Amino acid sequence: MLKNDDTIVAIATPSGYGAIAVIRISGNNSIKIIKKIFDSFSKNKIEKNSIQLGYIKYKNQLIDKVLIFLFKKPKSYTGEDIVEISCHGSIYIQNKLLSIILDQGARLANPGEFTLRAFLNGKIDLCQAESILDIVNSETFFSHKFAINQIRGNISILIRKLRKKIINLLSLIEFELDFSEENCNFINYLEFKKMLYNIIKKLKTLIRSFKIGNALKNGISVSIIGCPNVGKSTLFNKLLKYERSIVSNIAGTTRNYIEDSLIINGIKFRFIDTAGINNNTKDYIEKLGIKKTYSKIKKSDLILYVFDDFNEKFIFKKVKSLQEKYPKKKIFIIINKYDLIKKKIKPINYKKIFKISAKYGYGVNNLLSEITFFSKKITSLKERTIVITQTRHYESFKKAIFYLYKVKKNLSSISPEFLSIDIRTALDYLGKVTGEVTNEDILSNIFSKFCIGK
Ligand SMILES: Nc1nc2c(ncn2[C@@H]2O[C@H](COP(=O)(O)OP(=O)(O)OP(=O)(O)O)[C@@H](O)[C@H]2O)c(=O)[nH]1
Ligand SMILES: [Mg+2]
Repeated sequence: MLKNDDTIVAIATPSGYGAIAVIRISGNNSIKIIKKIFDSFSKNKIEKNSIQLGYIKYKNQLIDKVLIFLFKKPKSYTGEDIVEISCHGSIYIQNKLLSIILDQGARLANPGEFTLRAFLNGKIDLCQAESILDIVNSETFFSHKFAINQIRGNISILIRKLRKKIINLLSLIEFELDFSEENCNFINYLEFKKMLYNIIKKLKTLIRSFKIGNALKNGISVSIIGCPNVGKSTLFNKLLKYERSIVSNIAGTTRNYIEDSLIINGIKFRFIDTAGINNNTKDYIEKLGIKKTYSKIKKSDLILYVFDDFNEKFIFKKVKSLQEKYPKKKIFIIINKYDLIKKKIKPINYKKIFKISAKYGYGVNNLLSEITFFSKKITSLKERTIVITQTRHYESFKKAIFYLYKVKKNLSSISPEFLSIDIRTALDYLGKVTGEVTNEDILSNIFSKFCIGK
């Protein structure tokens, strides 16, 4: 069982030296343990919520002068008695304190166990627990913004509202089921379908927001592709402003894709330098690299298709065939080595062309602003839009929609008994998002992604 009533301990701050470190204890014995090892300067008893300064002493050894924060249950992060020791950030002190507390009968916490306990004790729902991980990992303005909204419970509130509406529909169906032998209809099918449709519409909006949420959380992926030697790695380095990829005049220098990120105006971009596409190669390794290039193209939000000469027919053919393969992909055509090209460059088939010299930097800033502009289109949001960022939520919403559509389709043709099963399944999928419906596998999967001490 996941629910434990033993006392857990962990170092909550990153490993290594720092000005201070925090050691966290949660569970029934937290206060008993701290009383044995802490000598408070204050006259207040170590009983109620307080912050106290004092010494940690153990077996006649003075360990450190520390601050302790006492949070009595249920008004604590986990809903249990918590003691946080704020000690000096020496690795020796941190490890010593940890081993002393373990000696007193506490157990080392598993990853995410403090937050798991908060969830099991009803302090937060599952959505909020996941957002805590997101907020710890947030690197940009937007990833932070979505995580903080989720912590406030915006998604949970919406899901609870939708579940309430679905439960209303379910009660209508069950009412009809109870009186099925009397052959009378209680459901106004038209009205029922309308209500179902409104719920589906709301869920679909959430599903659509995932693309934005995912792009902003994990970064907008921009793949740099093209034939060998056109200057992809040179451009990659220029965009990142450091020599990340090896550049050489030998075709086939980049064998495997290389990825690095850059944050521009609060948005994270993941630039991917790829192996040059050479369809005639017999080299086994090069072929593997090219295969990976295609897999990256598939997952990218934007493709920078680089050429090193202005051959209108060739470029048109190449871009057309890529666009046919991936009709929804946005492709920017880049003519690199502009410093060497003497020809006049004009738009091809109304497609804008970027003239750059990656080596000397010409046109790269303009390209970067167009990339930023493109990202704004896919990330533009109304201020209060709820955005989902978790694949788990996305999958659950998709499943819920599937069952609600099934109900809508079969409303007047199948027995209310079956409709009721489908509505319940949809409800379960929504309940899984907030944790109203859950199981050990889901919880283990979520909390194993946390760090120890959170
Ligand atoms: N004159 C000029 N040379 C460039 C420019 N960009 C890249 N080069 C040169 O072109 C050669 C190939 O550059 P890379 O960046 O390694 O090309 P690549 O497309 O990554 O090549 P592969 O990894 O082999 O596919 C190097 O000698 C670069 O210095 C440019 O804008 N102008
Ligand atoms: Mg390269």
